[in-house]
Amino acid sequence: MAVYDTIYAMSSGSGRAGVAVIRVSGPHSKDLLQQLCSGEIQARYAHLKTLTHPKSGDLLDQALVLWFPAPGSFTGEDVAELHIHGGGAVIAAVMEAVGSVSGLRMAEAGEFTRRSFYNGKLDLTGIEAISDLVAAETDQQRRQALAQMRGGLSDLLNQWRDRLIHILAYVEAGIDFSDEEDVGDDVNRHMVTKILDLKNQIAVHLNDQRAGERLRDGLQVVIAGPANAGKSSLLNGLAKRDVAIVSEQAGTTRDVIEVHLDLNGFPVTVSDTAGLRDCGDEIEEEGVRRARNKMRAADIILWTTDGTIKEAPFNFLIDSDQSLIRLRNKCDIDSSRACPKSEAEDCPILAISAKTGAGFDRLIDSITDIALTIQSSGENAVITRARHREALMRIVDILSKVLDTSDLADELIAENLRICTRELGRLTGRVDVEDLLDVIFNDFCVGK
Ligand SMILES: Nc1nc2c(ncn2[C@@H]2O[C@H](COP(=O)(O)OP(=O)(O)OP(=O)(O)O)[C@@H](O)[C@H]2O)c(=O)[nH]1
Ligand SMILES: [Mg+2]
Repeated sequence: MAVYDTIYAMSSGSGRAGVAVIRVSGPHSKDLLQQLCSGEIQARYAHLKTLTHPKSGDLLDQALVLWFPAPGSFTGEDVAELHIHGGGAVIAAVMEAVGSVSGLRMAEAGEFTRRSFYNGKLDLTGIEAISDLVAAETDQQRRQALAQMRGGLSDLLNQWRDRLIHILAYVEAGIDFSDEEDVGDDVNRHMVTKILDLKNQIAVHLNDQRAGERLRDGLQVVIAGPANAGKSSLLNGLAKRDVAIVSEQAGTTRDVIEVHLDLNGFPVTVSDTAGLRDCGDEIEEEGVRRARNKMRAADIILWTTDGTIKEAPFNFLIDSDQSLIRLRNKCDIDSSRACPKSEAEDCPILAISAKTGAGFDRLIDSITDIALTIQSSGENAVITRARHREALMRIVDILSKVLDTSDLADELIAENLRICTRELGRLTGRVDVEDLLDVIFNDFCVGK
């Protein structure tokens, strides 16, 4: 374990609260506790202590004090926690007192987590999971972040990396120890099967409809349709507040207006866009261009038309992983059109009224159903960031190239496998070569 200086910081949020937590990590942590309060402090016990200023002896606060000796702490170092009263003056006084002890300095952003990484407490996916857990706004995001924090992704990546290292060891053995009798003739066939299995398994995880990333970032729901159909009114209705300007004038909305919502536990970003029409107005045309871009990036398009005028056909191509919900708004006006028959079997039209809220429950259910389908299609989705996906796609490409090139020299196969191992190592933050040597020496009786 590397030894660093001792750092401290407020670990709880800012603002007045019942309790505030100051965390201290590093070799001087115990020293600090001894200077702040008297009496024995047992490891991992909560002690109620009176804190006094180490220099002036002034009374500071009554606090709960905890002590986690290395390596059994979040950072892997000696850690002290002070649970003090959460008022501004108390926090300022205790922070000043802690800072007055020699050898302590304020932590930089993310420094506790960085130390836990350097001390092998967390790998990179664990760090990402903690940041996702703290940022989680809905229940589903919380569950996903927790699964990742408990090793969902890193176990899989390490398993794949171990398999790659194993294959690489075989190939290396073929190169370096070709005279060894332990390395049989069928090494090549054996290796091809193993590479193919691994490639297929990674590909299965990549084919998860981007469920993990979508859940982490929130589903992109885009309200689009002809001008004046009531798109902005729909956004306001879903957000339950007056976000976008509504007017009877066609062409009111030009910019894309976004609202983040929690729909039955699923995070969604709902965007209101400019009405699609040819108008000759330069600014509105820019709005239409932005609307079309937004539709292309949507997970779900809410195609909204005005039920009181002639139906505007939906004539856009959508990707296989995009969903379309067709809405006929203003059903409060023309009740004969309030519950239209489905025009296209594959995509029924929902009658809604942005004015009265009629049909909103069904609309929210439809969005939740799609979110559930995406989630269950990636039931065990473990890829939660573009960083993971890009690296895994590169690995699948390289493995495919190795498999497709029949006359690739062993040296080149080994080099390609090494690149894949490095990519996987970079995902978790493990980039050592010692493991490779271990496998070679364990599996073969080289160097008799
Ligand atoms: N009766 C009724 N009127 C509605 C309903 N929804 C919207 N309106 C009215 O329709 C007009 C246009 O509403 P907006 O929400 O601004 O429509 P939009 O689609 O955003 O329009 P643009 O931004 O110009 O494309 C306004 O006068 C709204 O009050 C509805 O469900 N029922
Ligand atoms: Mg509008």
